[in-house]
Amino acid sequence: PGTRDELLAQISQQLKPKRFAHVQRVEHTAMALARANDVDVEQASVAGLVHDYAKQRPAEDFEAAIRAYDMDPDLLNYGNAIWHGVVGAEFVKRELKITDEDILNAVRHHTTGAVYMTKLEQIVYMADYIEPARDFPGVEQARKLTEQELGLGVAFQAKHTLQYLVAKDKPVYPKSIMTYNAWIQRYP
Ligand code: DGI
Ligand code: FE
Ligand code: FE
Ligand code: FE
Repeated sequence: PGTRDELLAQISQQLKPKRFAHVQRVEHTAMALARANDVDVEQASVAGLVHDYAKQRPAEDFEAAIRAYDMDPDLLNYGNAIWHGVVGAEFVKRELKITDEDILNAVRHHTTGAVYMTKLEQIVYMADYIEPARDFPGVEQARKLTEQELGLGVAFQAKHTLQYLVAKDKPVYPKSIMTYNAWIQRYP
């Protein structure tokens, strides 16, 4: 990894201004959650900045990467919503030279969550959901719960995302269901 300015330049080259502004808000939200939860603030900063690095890539890049890196072929049944995190982490690793597996897992899991998530992974999953520009019914409750305890926020988001996907007739990636099962049992 190079300097922060180099990292910012690489990210801004991949993202439109609106998306770049979002990742900077996620960075700041993740840093605040890191401070409150005794997590490394530098890791939270980098993970927040890179979490949507691959969001604006063409489908062909993801499809090629899934094959090249022998990833689960079931991924091919989904789209950008799932790919930009799980597959996107491989671009983050190779192009941004980020080797910290905790940061890479935070990118991989930021959309679907996961049954087991480190504090850093939980922080990025939540920061993406509650960053200041997010405005959906329930976001205030999500912010309150996350402030109380990270896991409460994770359980809330897993449940509400699942409800949203089903209501919109969208396919649910199996990992999203596993996340819901695990976290509503931990935080009933
Ligand atoms: O990239 P962002 O917009 O900042 O946020 P994100 O990576 O959390 O993506 C959110 C989108 O992903 C949102 O529209 C819901 C969708 N999503 C989350 N879980 C699943 C999903 N889409 C499908 N099809 N299946 C899922 O399991
Ligand atoms: Fe995302
Ligand atoms: Fe998210
Ligand atoms: Fe995001």
